[in-house]
Amino acid sequence: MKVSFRKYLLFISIVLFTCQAFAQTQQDTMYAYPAATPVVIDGSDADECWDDAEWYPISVVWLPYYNAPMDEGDFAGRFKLSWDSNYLYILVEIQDDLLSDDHADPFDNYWNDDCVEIFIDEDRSMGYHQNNYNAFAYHISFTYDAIDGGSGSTINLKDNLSVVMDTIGDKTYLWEIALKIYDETFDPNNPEDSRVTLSHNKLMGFSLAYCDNDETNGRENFIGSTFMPPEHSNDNYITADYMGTLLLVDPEQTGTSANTISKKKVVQVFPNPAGDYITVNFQATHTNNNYVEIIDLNGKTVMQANRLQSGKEIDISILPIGVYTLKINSGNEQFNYKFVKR
Ligand SMILES: [Ca+2]
Ligand SMILES: [Ca+2]
Ligand SMILES: [Ca+2]
Ligand SMILES: [Ca+2]
Repeated sequence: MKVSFRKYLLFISIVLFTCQAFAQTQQDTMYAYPAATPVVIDGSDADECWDDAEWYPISVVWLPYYNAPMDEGDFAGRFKLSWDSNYLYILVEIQDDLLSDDHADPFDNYWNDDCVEIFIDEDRSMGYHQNNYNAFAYHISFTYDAIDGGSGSTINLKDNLSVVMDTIGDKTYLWEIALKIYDETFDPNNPEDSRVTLSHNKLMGFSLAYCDNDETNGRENFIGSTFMPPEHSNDNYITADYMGTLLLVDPEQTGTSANTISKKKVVQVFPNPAGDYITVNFQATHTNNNYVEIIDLNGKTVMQANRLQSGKEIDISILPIGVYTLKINSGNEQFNYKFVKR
């Protein structure tokens, strides 16, 4: 009896530790910068805001199984972000060998037709959202429907966004989206009451993915923008716990900290996924006084270094295959970057 109670306690501690540790790995942040002029939603990147915005990759295969290989030419994708007080703007570039929309009814197997899926948790509360509005999982088809699990039943939320998809090259498509942001009190019959005005320093849960069907009546691949725990790789439509983080930044309002936030990603690790070596790039201003850690999914520091130079190669051959967070502590700031060792 005593032994099994101890085992129970041990189990509970492991569960608690794992949850806490995982929360620590969800810190790598995407940044969106303001659009000075309203973005024209026309499937063209001619708007000024897209000139400077950086591309974020859609490169992590979530299904059919985590990190599953894809066929050559099957899919490639990336996206940019911008915002003003009324909308989050998203520009998505997709290369897909076959565009498929096999189900005429937008509610029928909506996850099995080609679609851009946007996951957004307005207050980054995390938690369950499949049948409530704590967070949204918009399945945006190229017929411009936007299906999500609503309160009790599936709902078409196409009025929550504007979208235009245009063909810009051989099997290459540009989706331009203006997304209205709502809090968890969203009511589809009275949406404006829960509409959120966007502003500097707004932090949201955010991931983006593509459901790729190539005329086989099903989804061959589901490719996302963020690393996931492999056992939860298809859970973003149920819970906001594993979404990435999006920070809205207005450089004109950052005041004294303007120099600390760059329009470029502060830390980059490549290649990613990595083999035996990674190269870490970061701003030179962080070189003199940094403390760098590599942390595994259990929150354990597995490697560390002081005064790492940007551009220097790190030998990670001793690390087991897995997902890691590289964390740079510089003065009062911390930067995190998630990478995969394989
Ligand atoms: Ca445009
Ligand atoms: Ca494809
Ligand atoms: Ca929420
Ligand atoms: Ca396809």
